[in-house]
Order: sequence, then C-alpha cells, then structure tokens
Amino acid sequence: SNTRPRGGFSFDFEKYMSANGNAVHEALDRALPVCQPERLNESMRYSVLAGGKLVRPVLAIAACELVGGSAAAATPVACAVEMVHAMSLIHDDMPCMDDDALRRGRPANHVAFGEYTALLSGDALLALAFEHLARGCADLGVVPAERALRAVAELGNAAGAGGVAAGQVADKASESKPVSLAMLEYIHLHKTARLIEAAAVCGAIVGGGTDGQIESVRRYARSIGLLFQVVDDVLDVTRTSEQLGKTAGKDQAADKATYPKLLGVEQAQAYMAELLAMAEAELQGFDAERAAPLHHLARFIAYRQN
Ligand code: GRG
Repeated sequence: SNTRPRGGFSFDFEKYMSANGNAVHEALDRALPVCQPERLNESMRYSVLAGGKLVRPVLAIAACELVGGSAAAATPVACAVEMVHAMSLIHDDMPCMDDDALRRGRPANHVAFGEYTALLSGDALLALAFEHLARGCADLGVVPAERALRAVAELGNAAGAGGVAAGQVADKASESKPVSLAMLEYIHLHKTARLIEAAAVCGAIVGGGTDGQIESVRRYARSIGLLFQVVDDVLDVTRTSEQLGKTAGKDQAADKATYPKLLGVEQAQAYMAELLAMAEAELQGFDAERAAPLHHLARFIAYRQN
C-alpha cells in the first residue's frame, strides 16, 4: 500500500506498521524480563509478546508523531496500552467471562497456565502498565511530568469503570437479551473503542499536542474504534467460506447482537463509510505528511478482509 498523495511524499504503511511494531515488541520484551516468580512472569510474557497486531501501540506512536512528538516519547504509552489490552484478553477468555480455550490460534492463557495464574497475571499486567508508563516517562526525560500524569489518568479512565470494564459488564449483562442499537453502541464504545481512543489520546498528550489537537485525535480514534467493531460484525456475515475456514471458531455466538442484525448489512456498511469519513475529517487540520499514518490506519481498519 505504497501511495503518493497530494503532498508529493510517499508513505509505506506496511513498513510503518512493521518497523514501529518491531520496536514496540522489543520494548515490551525489555519491560517484561524473565524473572521470579517465573510462572507468573512467563504467563504475562505469553500473552503480551505473542501474535498481537499491535494496532494500539502503533496508533499511540502515530498520534504522538502527528502533533510533532518523537516515536521514543510515545514508547512507554504504547507499551502500557498493549499491556492493558493483553490483560483484558486474558480475563475475557476465562471461564467466568467468554470461556474461550483459544486465543490467536493457541491455548488461551488460563488453558496454558491455569486459572489463578491467568487471573493474577492479568492483574499484574494492569498494575505494570501504570508503573511502566510513569517510570518510562520519568526515565525518558522528554515528557513533562504534567503530561505524563494526564496520560496516566486517561489510561486509568479507559481501563476502568469509565471504559473497558464498564463495556464488558454491559456486554455480559445483555447476553441472550434483546439489545437496542443504543446499547450495542454503548458496549462497543466502552469495551473496544475506549482503549483505542486512549492509545491515541495518550500519544497526542505525551507528544505535546494542544488541547484542541488532543480532542481531534480523540474523535478520530473513537470513530475508528467503533469502525473496528462494525467491520468485525459485517465481516462475520460477508466472509466467504474459504476465509471462514482460516478463521474457524472466530464467528460470533448466534444470539449475539451485531450491527448487521440490528441495521441490515447494507446500512451497517453505510455506517462503516460514515465512521471512516468522520475519522478522516478529524485529520484535515493537521500536516498531511504527519497525518498519513493515521489516514492509512483508518483505511486499514475499514477495508480489512478478515
Ligand atoms: C481492562 C480492567 C480491565 C478489565 C478487563 C475482560 C474485560 C475486562 C474486557 C474485555 C475487553 C475485550 C476483550 C474487548 C475486545 C477488544 C478487541 C476488539 C480485541 C481484538 O483486538 P485486536 O484485533 O487483537 O487488536 P490482537 O490479537 O491483534 O491484539
């Protein structure tokens, strides 16, 4: 996806994703050393270091660069957000939640390490996220303390009762019940979009963005976060059987509310286009070259095929 837009510069999105993804992977590897207690640390490393697409960390870096910050300044935020994401997946797969034995094509954390270790490695990852964010910003010396504190507060709100945990409670509580479009939107805005939003917002905060820039980034990320979920729902209906074979087991429970079920496939697809347009509109006020990664990321989410 090498494109040469109006500005005359070229931008290679795949290269951007893999270069930044590799850097984040190395930083996460350093943040999670193999140490005592061995089993707990192994369990934490198992879920953080294996196979995630690292969309949230790359988004944090891109938002930081959008407002003129360096990728290095965003690295603690990028790692912290991925730790929160990984712990949410560990807990999500546990028997008291979705009870999934597989994650990213291999045994879920509680299957590989046992239930209490999975629960505790999730807890430890949530704590480490904030330790790492605070310590990482302090050690770097390029993020003013006031900005680091704002990022800590943003991530805390996103993970907790104002965000992911709230979305998950609402999701569980509405299982096997009729779900309104407003409730479906509430669930996805909290369970999925809020952490994506926090990744971008924290990136823009540590990058030195103005309040106006940070709020534009927030609206951009909220739209792509919701888009991520609508696309997921639509792919679930439109995926060909050949693609289904590759992702067997990923299709949703028959009784789960989805956008295509509530809106119909065509209207759900129209909503996807609307969310993409809303996201890209937020980037208009920024330097085109610096905004290129975020344009590509939005389209990557909108046009993915599985
Ligand atoms: C965060 C404090 C706290 C508690 C967790 C279990 C729970 C409460 C929430 C569930 C959150 C959840 C599983 C949301 C779905 C998020 C989602 C869209 C995951 C898939 O994201 P990808 O595709 O995954 O980025 P990879 O595997 O690429 O990392």
